[in-house]
Amino acid sequence: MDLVSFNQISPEAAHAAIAHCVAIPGWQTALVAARPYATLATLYAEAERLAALWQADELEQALSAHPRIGDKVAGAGKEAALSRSEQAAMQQADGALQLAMLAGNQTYEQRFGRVFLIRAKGRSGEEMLAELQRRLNNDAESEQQEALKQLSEITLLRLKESIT
Ligand code: 2AL
Repeated sequence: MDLVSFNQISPEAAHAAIAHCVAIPGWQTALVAARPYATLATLYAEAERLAALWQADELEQALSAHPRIGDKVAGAGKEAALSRSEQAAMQQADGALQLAMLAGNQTYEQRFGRVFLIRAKGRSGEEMLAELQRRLNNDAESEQQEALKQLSEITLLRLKESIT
């Protein structure tokens, strides 16, 4: 969708146009409410500014829509299709890497109580595993900040593919 259309459509339609970017209703509503945007750059900047306000609650809301790295992503919806394409590198990963990722995910979930989240697009399987292992050494607060930063990157990438 182009920016002119995004500015002009109903709030409901605009909401629907960005809903797959991140499963945080408050972010979606605020981004729609701040229309019209003069340029794409202002839209993306507002999206990033709003994302920088996220805390633990928002991270929790969003995780429902992010399958584990390395899991086979089922589903016909737009979010599932996006996750599949973002995580494409893992589908090519060899068995040892997939097993190491599985084990790392389990350790992460036991340690932090939620799914390991990383912007997968542009990263190889090896890079994601190395990041997972590095982040296991974080304390809870630093790790929450890292996860939120990754969530913001995923959201912005999805927005930049959706409104152009
Ligand atoms: C994902 C996902 O679905 N897309 C992405 O970039 N990262 N999931 C995850 N657990 O990090």
